[in-house]
Amino acid sequence: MPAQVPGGVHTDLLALGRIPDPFIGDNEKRVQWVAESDWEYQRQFTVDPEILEQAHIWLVCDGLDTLAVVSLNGTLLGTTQNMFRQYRWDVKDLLKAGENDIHIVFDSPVCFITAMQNKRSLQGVPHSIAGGPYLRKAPCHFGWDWGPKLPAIGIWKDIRLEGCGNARIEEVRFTQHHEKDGVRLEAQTHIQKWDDAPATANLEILAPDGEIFASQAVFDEKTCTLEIKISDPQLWWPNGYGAQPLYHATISVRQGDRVLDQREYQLGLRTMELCQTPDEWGQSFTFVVNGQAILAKGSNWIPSDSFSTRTSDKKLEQLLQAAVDTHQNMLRVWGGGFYEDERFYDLCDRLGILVWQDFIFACSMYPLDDAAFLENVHVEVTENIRRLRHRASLALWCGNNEIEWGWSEWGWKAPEYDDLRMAYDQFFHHTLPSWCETEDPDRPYWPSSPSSNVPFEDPNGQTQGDAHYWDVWHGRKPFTAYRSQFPRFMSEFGFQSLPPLETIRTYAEKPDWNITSYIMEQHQKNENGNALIVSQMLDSFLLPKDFESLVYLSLVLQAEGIRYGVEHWRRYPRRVSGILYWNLNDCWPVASWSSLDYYGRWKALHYAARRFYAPLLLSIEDKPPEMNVYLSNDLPEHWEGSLYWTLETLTGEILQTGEESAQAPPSDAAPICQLDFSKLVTKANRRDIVFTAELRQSEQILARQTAFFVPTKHLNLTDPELTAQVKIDQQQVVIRVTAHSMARLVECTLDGIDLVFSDNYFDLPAGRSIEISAALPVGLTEQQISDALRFRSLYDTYTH
Ligand code: BMA
Repeated sequence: MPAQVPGGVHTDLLALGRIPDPFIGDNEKRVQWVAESDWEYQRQFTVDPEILEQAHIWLVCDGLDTLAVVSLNGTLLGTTQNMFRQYRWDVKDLLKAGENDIHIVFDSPVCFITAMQNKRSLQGVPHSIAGGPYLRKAPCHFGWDWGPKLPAIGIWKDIRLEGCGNARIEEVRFTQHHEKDGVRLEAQTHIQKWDDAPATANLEILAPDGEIFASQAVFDEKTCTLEIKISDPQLWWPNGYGAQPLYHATISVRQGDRVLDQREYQLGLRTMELCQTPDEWGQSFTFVVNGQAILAKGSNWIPSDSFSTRTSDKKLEQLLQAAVDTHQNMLRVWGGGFYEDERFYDLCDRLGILVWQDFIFACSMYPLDDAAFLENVHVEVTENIRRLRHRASLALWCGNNEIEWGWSEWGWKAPEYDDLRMAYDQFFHHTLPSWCETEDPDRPYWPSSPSSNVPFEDPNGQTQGDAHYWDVWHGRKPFTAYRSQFPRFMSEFGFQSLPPLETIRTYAEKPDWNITSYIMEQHQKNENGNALIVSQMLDSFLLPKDFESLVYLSLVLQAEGIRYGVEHWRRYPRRVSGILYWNLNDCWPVASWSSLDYYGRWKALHYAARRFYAPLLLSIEDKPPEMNVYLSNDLPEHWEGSLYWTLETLTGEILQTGEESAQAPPSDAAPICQLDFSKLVTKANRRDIVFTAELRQSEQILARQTAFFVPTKHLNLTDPELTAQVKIDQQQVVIRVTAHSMARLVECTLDGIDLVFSDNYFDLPAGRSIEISAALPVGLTEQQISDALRFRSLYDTYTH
């Protein structure tokens, strides 16, 4: 059968019609045999004579997933056990002119881990095929509480023949010295060299403004250090703090005029530190870039597809751009996936997204007491650090996801696990940090997420280190519980929703449109997840009248919950220096915690993120009958404007209004006013009242917030009679929406057309209008848009 390379067996079989699409219905179950089988790739090829003449030739595999036996012309080159490593074999003596033959046999990863797990059982993730930690393969390939059990198999990265003459660049390490009169850039270059003739290294830097800097040095044996002084450096900043100028570096090794090897790098000039300074709450956990403390705002990143080789450049860019469009400046590449490829970090550099990079270990015990396993990991870690350490975006190396928490609090206490616990301690608190120190001394290392940085001591504590807060989702606490939390850096918390209806359509037929149907439960991997959605939903909303309403309610519920948490933490930016919600994206169409679904559709949460991560955030701490209004200011300068507030009925009758000056210091938050409505809001009228707050500057409304005195389900909402005016203005669809009475969580969609609006799922009090816009889809007229326009608000979810 023809196979795509790079690619994978599942996607090949799918293209050939040999398996049903595992993302549809319950087909996942029907394709389990694929990863339970062995597969063989083979190909005949001829070699370019120019390569054959080279003194050295390697077969280079950038990524084999995972258990491969590789042979060339009948000779075994080697076996592989790590999808995160590059493998390189000398094939000079094996290649011939004319036909050559390559065979790569992949053993079933499932059979392997099952056999290993049977020998010694490791505690791990209940939603996964057991034994995954025995294999250096993306943990989530074996299933997760959002991911299907579809372990990919195949040549997942580039495979090629690489020839060279007498020298080859092995490694380059850049160091930036930010000095008074500019940035001194150092490039330590290591080569492999096979002759005695002297070689030089050349470094050329192309600055963003076109200026070229160059330097040259002679190799002292196999190493040399190149230096360039950039006198007028343009600094790289995270999104929201400045621009992302990139310098292009070329390093070449030459003998005379002959270029023997060459490498290219994209660099951003900045300093980066993780400051952990004692303070009144314990110890800070603040990323500081170019001397400026950054409030990390972002989310957690998981693989963008169960079959990652089919993620297009366009899709990847759309996902990361969507993060930037919602003011995110940090993504955590979560340890249950894989080290991402160059495209990912290229984009992060370009877009100003800081990367918190986990090493790939998650939620399980690992056989870290096995010397061969450790050696395999050592190569993986060294290679990936060397591959990524020059990245402007790379902020932190983190040992693993939640394993320290597991050892401390998940009941992994049996004496039979003592050795593994000791091995864990040794590895994440000694071995791995020393490898990081050797390879990337300028980058902070963090042992685990979450961690207090004191082994096994209160990994989820609030005084130091980062925290994951799951009591609201897994623990079924109300959203208000977020307000009890003051972590120094919130690296995970989340709440699920169903995916948008358009996405549900791709896997469930209409008869299955019921949240507890067999098919809908196939696309919910967190046991009890759908029940958690519904039960939390009924705390806030009335029982929905139909499935479409339920889908919508699940989306706005998720947005409301996460908003509640983020607004709270943003009121304390000096105490809570980072907020990363779980999570940004999906790897297949599923009910999950993501804000963007598998197809990149914006869930209500993603729109909410655009509001709650805005540099200026107006928020209401609702403590009915009290309403406290805050302003959070991420800007490096003092901000001043005004707050205009009303207390009014849902139908627009004004009970009281007020205006206050609103100001906040740079990178800080401030209370604007505390209002006590106990006189005006009574038991008799509280179901009819809304408090609205607007942030204004020179008559312009920058933000609007609403808060209520009873749970939303008890509000006496009436039909908001939403009306809309549509116009097309410079390739933009502009829609002006007006509410007759209070409209809660207004959703605007165009039937059959996917659009990202400037805003969506917003509250619109009586008599107010809002203008939202989107890029005009090619060829659509004003009339067609008006015809396709649909609104939904809370009121529609229970009235017929
Ligand atoms: C966190 C993550 C993932 C998981 C998520 C939702 O613990 O690290 O392991 O998918 O919770 O349960």
